[in-house]
Amino acid sequence: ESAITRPKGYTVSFHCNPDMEKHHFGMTHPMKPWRLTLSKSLIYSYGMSFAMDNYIARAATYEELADFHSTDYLDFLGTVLPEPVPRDLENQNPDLRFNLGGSDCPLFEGLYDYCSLSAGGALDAARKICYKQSDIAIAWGGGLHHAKKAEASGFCYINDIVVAILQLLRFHPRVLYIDIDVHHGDGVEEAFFSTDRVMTVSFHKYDPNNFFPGTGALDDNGPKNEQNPGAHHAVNVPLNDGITDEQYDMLFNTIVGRIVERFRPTAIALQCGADSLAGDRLGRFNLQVQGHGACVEFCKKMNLPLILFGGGGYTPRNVARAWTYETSIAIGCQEKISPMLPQHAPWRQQFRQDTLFPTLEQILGEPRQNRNPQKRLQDIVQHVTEQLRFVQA
Ligand code: ZLM
Ligand code: CA
Ligand code: ZN
Repeated sequence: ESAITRPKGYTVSFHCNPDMEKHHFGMTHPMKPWRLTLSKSLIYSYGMSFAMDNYIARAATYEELADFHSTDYLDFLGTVLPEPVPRDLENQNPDLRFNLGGSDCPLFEGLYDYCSLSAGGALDAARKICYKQSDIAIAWGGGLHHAKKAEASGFCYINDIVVAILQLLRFHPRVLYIDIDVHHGDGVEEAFFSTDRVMTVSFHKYDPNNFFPGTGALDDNGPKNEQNPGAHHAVNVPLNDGITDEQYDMLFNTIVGRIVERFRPTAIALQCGADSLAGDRLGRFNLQVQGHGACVEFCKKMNLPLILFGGGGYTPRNVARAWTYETSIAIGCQEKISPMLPQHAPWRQQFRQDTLFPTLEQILGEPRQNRNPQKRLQDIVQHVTEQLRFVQA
């Protein structure tokens, strides 16, 4: 086997900070920042760091965060301390300013540092793209798509994606945001509801009563009024449990392909939430590492400056597999790496199977029932196609 070498003709940069990974949301909270350590260790074990420019992400400054977030919120976030709340009162008696301190968005030691490092990595990635020093910039510590201007939501406190896209917009006339996390990318969608310079598209499990955040219906496409240039610039692809690689990739390629044709973005921001994989603790889909990675491959083929963000992902071994495979796609060495995990990978026992591509049977025993009839997927494609008639670059 030959060593992984730098891709010819383009540059990939990798932005992370080990200080981000040591934070804890709480023992049983699904969000585990150490999944970033596991991912990185697998990426490095394959030797991929030699093919990228590697940067330690800095912390974003208060002013950079204030490009999107309200100063009231940032001031509070910077000063709140984890206060031990009696467990049984936590949910019944919520006195939560900015939705902070509940079970989804707990207060923990070093919270502000965690948030500013996540956003710092995303901003570093965006700057590398703006200055044309990278063609693909990777920030697996980012992708926290639910955070609002003045509110934490769904494990997200600072919307690093919005902050990074605002940076891209200083150099790029049109940015396409794509979100393959199993949850709806509501925070990013809302932030750019009133501009025609950002188009957002989210693929997600949709069940308004039983799945977070409950938004993202097919016909939620941005406030539709004559004065709003952002009308029609939000695309939503609501899905049901059990969607497969084959169906997902058909939808992704058709929809993203048509959006790129019509909107002609000059840069792409892709949120690669790994909770859309089969076997995720919170997810509902039957996607495999290959199908998830095919979305990254498709975006790369568009030949536009590209940022890859992380996001959700609650079964750390599968998160690490997906983001490792996707890093290899960015570098273009996916054919060259062994589908067997490297013998010397630390935490090798975390992975259970010694393959990068476990089968659905290996992951789940019994795959989840697919509740996405082909007819429904065709209707989605048709709706999006009609919506795109209103979009003109
Ligand atoms: N309860 N602990 C995805 C964000 C999903 C809201 C229902 C909390 C959980 C979940 C928290 C240890 C991204 C909701 C859930 C129980 C109100 C959600 C703490 C288990 C636990 O064991 C848990 C005590 C916790 C939270 C499950 N929360 C599952 N789903 C969602 C938020 C974020 O992947 O898209 C991007 C990073 N919240 O469904 C409740 C309505 C709080
Ligand atoms: Ca999504
Ligand atoms: Zn998610």
